[in-house]
Amino acid sequence: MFQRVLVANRGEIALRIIRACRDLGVGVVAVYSTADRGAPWLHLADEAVCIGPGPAGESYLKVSRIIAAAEKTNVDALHPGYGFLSENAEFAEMCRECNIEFIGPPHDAMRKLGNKNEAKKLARIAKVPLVPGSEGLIATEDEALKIARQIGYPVLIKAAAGGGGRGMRVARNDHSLVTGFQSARQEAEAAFKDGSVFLEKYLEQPRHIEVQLLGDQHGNVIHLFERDCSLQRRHQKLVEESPAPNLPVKVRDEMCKAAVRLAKTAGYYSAGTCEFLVDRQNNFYFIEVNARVQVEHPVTELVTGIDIVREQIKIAAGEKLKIRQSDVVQRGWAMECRINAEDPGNNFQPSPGTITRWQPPGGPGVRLDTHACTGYRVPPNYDSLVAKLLVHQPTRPEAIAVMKRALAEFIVEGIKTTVPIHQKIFSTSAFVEGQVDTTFIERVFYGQGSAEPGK
Ligand code: MV4
Repeated sequence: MFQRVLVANRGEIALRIIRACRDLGVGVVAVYSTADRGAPWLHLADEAVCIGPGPAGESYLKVSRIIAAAEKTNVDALHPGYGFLSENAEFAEMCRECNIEFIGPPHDAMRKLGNKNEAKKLARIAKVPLVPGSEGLIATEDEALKIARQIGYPVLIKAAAGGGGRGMRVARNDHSLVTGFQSARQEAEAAFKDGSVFLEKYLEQPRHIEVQLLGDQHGNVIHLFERDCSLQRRHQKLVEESPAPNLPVKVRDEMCKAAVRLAKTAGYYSAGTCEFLVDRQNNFYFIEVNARVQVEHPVTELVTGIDIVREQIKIAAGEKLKIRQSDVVQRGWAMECRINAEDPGNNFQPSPGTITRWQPPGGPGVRLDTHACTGYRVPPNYDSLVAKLLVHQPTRPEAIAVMKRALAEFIVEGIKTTVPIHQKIFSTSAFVEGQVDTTFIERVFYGQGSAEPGK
């Protein structure tokens, strides 16, 4: 096992990783930007190193600063968390070249899976179902038109290097295909320095279901079942749950097996997620891989009883997975609400500032992953997540009841939070019945408007 791990992240996930290191008896070094100086989680590390000013580009995203901090503190591994440098294959490779084990997947698998077109090629080899679409990249308008007519409208133009919904356009006819093709390419070129795009049949109102994977460096890969992450607004997830409601067991099992096949084909290890879209007939289609630990990983921890971050660290240290697939069972129901420092009454504008009162919920069945407390100042520089409120109960109706109790207990003053929108969601009959899809929030709460990519 490692002697010391550097946590190359901030906020709740830095705290989550620090705790996993403690549980393993591993020393831990935190890094921080000046915007996070004195932040509460830093006191729980053995050491904390300043890596630069507030803007992420000059600190949490600055490879040279992070490697320097790792060398100076003589760590033998680094955990990137999520966001920031977590899916940067060059960074992962550089860490390993510097003799710092990157707690994540092998960099060649990261590089391949980070490109959606390459990921789909691997999925094709692994016989994982794909959304009908182009065989590969589309080079010209004429090719786009030909393939769109073959697939049949509506189609979705997707950037191979895309993420967070950027570089995506829906086309419902030849005209919007031609304009969408050009604008998607330009947007992707500007955002990712890679304008390559491909086409897929556009699925209307799909569910977003992902499969949690764990693989070791000895070729063992297991799945930890699925999470439904359909409830999102503008590509920001609001609620996640496991199991996925109203998903036939046979479909779930096929999806989980497909995810394992893909990970094995890619030579993947560490924690990772295989994302699928599921249509109204419960057909599932692979769309992309997340080669990192995700925000919503605790949902799966609650249902399976497996500590995903601890397993990640053990895997990076070269240990064999001791958990067999047959040991993994879904016990009960877990749900997570992402509590952001945002104003739902003002278009979800960020609401940074000092928390003057913080009274967190607790009691049976409640887990709160947070770095916040009374007096904590939410800096304006970063993602606005302040807490992940999770519940675990034997059944979904009980989970909903406990979540409503926990939301009602939660008092936050000084900043605006997304607690009210969660209270609305948990009181909406379609949600209570498990009738969820990726357009739910926009359809039910905000009118049709922005539910469609490229609008
Ligand atoms: C799609 C789709 C419909 N049809 N692909 C959005 C981001 C990226 N992860 C994939 N996305 C989508 N791909 C086809 N062929 C609809 C979405 C989509 C979506 C997917 C998952 C979660 C939320 C979403 C919100 C809007 C659109």
